[in-house]
Amino acid sequence: MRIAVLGGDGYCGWATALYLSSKGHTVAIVDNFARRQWDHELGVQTLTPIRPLTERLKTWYELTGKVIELFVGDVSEYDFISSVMKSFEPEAVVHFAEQRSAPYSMIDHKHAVFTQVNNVVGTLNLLFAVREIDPDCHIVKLGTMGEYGTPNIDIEEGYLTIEHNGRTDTLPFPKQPGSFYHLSKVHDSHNIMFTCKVWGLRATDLNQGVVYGTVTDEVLMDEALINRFDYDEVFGTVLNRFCAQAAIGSPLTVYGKGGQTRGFLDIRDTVRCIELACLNPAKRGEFRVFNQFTEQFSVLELAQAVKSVAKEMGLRVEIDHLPDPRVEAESHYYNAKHSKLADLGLEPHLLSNSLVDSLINIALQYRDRIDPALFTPQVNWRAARNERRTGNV
Ligand code: NAD
Ligand code: USQ
Repeated sequence: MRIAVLGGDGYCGWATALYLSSKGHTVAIVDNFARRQWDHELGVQTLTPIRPLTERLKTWYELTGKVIELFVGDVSEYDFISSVMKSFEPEAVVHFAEQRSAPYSMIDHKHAVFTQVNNVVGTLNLLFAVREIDPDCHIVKLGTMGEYGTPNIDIEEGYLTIEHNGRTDTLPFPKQPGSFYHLSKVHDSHNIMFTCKVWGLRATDLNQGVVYGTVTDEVLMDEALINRFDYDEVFGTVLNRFCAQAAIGSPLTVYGKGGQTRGFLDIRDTVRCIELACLNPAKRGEFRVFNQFTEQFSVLELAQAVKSVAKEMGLRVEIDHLPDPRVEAESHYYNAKHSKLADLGLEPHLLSNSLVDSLINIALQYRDRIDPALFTPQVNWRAARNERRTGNV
């Protein structure tokens, strides 16, 4: 297939672009390097020394003979994304190109507005470009499990059948997102659903859980292909952060009681889910929703797992309970369905001690690049002022 990967220089996008290319698909990456800029703005860097995208692509070509085309530009500029659609003529567009950090979106007014404009306008542009240039093209959109929040009932895959006053209907599952970032994904979902209905577009919204890991078969082929491993308080996701903390003997930063339960998946499953969605497109007019995660854990369970693996490795690690900087339930019911990708053939890589061990080992390998100051949360959901507020976007 011809597949455009928007956000292909990022964490999920880079692994996905290489995986799809290795599987024989014709791949193009679209990115404006915004994420590298946000790292500069915040004074953070990935634990792993990622190379410039042109060097990554050159190395991929030298190793495999496969060309990944590159379009550098901003998806929130309509002329750019419509020219990409015209020139590359994708059969599927995988859309990762958004500002994806909840803390970043909660820094202040400027960062909240930027997040929502970047994400919502980018997705709207894609919808209009697909409608204008090739309405048959399948949109594979990265959403988030965080769109649903943590309701006190089972979470379904996108839709809920409700009986109300004697009548029954199947409606979008209620959304209770927990940050301006997560809200941007809800707004995207509504816009995509609407355009599937009125223009007959085809789309799959992948409500992905929290991703962990950094290694896929393809990035292992050469150091120049190495993927991101974010551990800072703004972009680092929880398990990756805990492994970096364990590597340097820093206490694991559990927010509050650590009863926050989320869906998780290995980045090796992210890339497979994307290919499965592309190979099995939604029908014209269909807005399909898959919950893309493989297991659920509480934050405290993850901290205990990391602590115990670290102990076997001879590392002494403590668990700290910090005041939760976010507004979220610290203990709650959580049972989210996730069978649709398995029905399409996903065989998950479940979290194992050996995976945690390998992540801690990667962190040990690059331990000199770890700045422990970046473990401390600085963005507080409740406070009008915070340490990050001086940054400019
Ligand atoms: P990332 O920040 O590593 O990558 C995003 C990429 O998109 C970056 O390379 C960035 O430069 C690019 N980008 C952003 N805005 C752009 C724009 N306007 N034009 C062009 N390029 C733009 O993020 P990630 O972790 O790879 O996440 C990718 C997607 O998956 C996001 O949409 C995110 O919401 C979703 N997701 C991620 C996770 C996770 O745990 N990482 C979990 C669930 C969902
Ligand atoms: N947490 C800690 N300690 C930490 C970091 C996080 O206790 O050091 C807690 C948070 O309070 C939260 C949970 O761990 O309850 C997950 O936080 P996270 O930062 O790992 O993930 P989150 O902010 O939810 O966002 C990430 C991605 C985002 C994606 C989302 C999927 O950055 O792009 O949408 O995971 S989901 O959580 O399903 O919404």
